[in-house]
Amino acid sequence: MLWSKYYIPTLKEDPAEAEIISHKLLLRAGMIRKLTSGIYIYLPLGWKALQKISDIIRQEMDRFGAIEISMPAVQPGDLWKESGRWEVYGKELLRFKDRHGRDYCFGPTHEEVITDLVRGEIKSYRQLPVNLYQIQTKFRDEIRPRFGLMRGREFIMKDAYSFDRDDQGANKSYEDMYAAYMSIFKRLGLKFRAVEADSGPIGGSFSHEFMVLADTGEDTIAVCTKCDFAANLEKAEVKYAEKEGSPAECPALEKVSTPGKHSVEEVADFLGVPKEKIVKTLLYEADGRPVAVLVRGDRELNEVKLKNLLGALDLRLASFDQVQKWSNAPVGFAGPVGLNVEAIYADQELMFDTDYVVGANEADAHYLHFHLQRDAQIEGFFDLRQITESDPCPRCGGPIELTKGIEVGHIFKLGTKYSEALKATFLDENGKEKPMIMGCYGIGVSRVLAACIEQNHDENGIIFPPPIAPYDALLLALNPKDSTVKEKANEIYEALSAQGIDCLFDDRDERPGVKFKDADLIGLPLQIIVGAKGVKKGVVEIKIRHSGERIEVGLDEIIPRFKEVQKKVWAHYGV
Ligand code: 9G3
Repeated sequence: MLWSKYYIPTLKEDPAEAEIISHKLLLRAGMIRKLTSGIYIYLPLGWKALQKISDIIRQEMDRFGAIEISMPAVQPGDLWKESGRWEVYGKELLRFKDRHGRDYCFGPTHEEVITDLVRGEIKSYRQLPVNLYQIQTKFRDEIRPRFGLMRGREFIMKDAYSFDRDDQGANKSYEDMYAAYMSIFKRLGLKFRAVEADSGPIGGSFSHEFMVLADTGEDTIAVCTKCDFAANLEKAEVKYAEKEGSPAECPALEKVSTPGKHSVEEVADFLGVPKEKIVKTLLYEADGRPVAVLVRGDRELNEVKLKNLLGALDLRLASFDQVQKWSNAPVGFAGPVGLNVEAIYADQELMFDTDYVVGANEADAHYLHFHLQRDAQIEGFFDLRQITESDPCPRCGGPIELTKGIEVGHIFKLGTKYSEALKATFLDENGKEKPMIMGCYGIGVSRVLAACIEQNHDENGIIFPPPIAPYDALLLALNPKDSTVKEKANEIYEALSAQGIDCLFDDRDERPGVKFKDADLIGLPLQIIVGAKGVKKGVVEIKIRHSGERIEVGLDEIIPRFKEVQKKVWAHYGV
């Protein structure tokens, strides 16, 4: 492709509205342009990269027996009313009416649509299992879309849905998709981890997320350095070696004055006790019910674990007024003794000790010598806190590391949540009607492009892993006015193209400096630089973008040397 005949509107400066590097570089490399908040146009280079990502996804999904279809983006509201989700989702679900006044939504996902299709087509166990997928535009009306393709309102998703006759079959489908995803992200040349994840309101019992590792990732994952355990922090379980016996006795509760000491640090300081001898009493409203959670002073509550324990759809921290009402004290003095909430839950770690400091449910006062089993009525001990790097791996006891990731895939065991709601049933061998067992599997295709750049860039621009790069190589003719350079560069372009190498040819009448900057900015894995001096010496230069390494090759050996260097670069990405 000739740059002079193409459309790559590169920018010299970071656009003001871009906050993260992938957003800055996608705009500057002329790969996307914003139409409106959270909605982007994919320009030629961006679109080509998305096609490369999609092609690899298709190949692996097909290899694992999934079948590609395409479903409408516009969905009838009636299906969402039937599944019960029309009321569940708020403003994030873009709703509208047609000319007849009927309700529709712009599809944020397609469980209802695919289940409606299958319930009309599949009646017998002989037709199962089936796995259907699409690569398609979704819309989720995020309240504050930011970060370019990382969190757009309109985005491209590959979403697949499997239907099985029983749990065994559903597990097989899930394992196949897990394997397909491992292969997809490996083939994309990305550093990633599959992590155990929380299933959230989608329901279903089990899920894994696929995380591209990047310091700017929003998700924190716990990774074992010894075994293959990895979990989203939201899900990562904390495990204790069984400790014998019940905690020692301790003196009776004793109220002490702690004027204006609200935080754990202030109380620990004032009373001269370590933070782990303080118990925090956190107040929440769970689906409207007042509840309290006790965690050790030096720990963080994991709200997702609490939400799942309570089965709450809506969980929010109590407001100042609620704290005052439920504890008769301002924030910072709430405690488990004489607290008027519906239930108190304790993190399991508190089981192993006693003689804690807790709020006295009175302004400027705390209790010493709190003995959990003696002085409070709790619902029980549960795994409710965030895992930390000093906790052992819950699988093998090895050391845990916390690292950042960008979620680019999520696979779920759905069970019969949708097949029961929409009566998608089949007849088994004995003519018995049963609901199909479902799974669903998503990849954020446009988000993969952003995550790839978050993981692969430097101060000069993007560094594309070859499988995602819009082109295999960039050919630069430094002074196209020089007829020998122009002639030589054209010859090389023809020779590379004849070898099936997808090459972008920068034939613009621009100064070399502009070409070098644009070359590093758009980040194709290899550059072939043709300059007057080199041609006179009978050489051109091959530059490897990820390492910056430059290799001088004779004009008569360009193709074999290029292929050799290209192989080295692919090997660097393990593809
Ligand atoms: C909605 C809106 C936003 C949503 C959903 C529904 C997320 C919703 C979860 C999923 C689960 C899987 C199939 C592919 C993989 C992910 N955000 N989810 O269901 F109405 Cl507004 O989409 N779906």
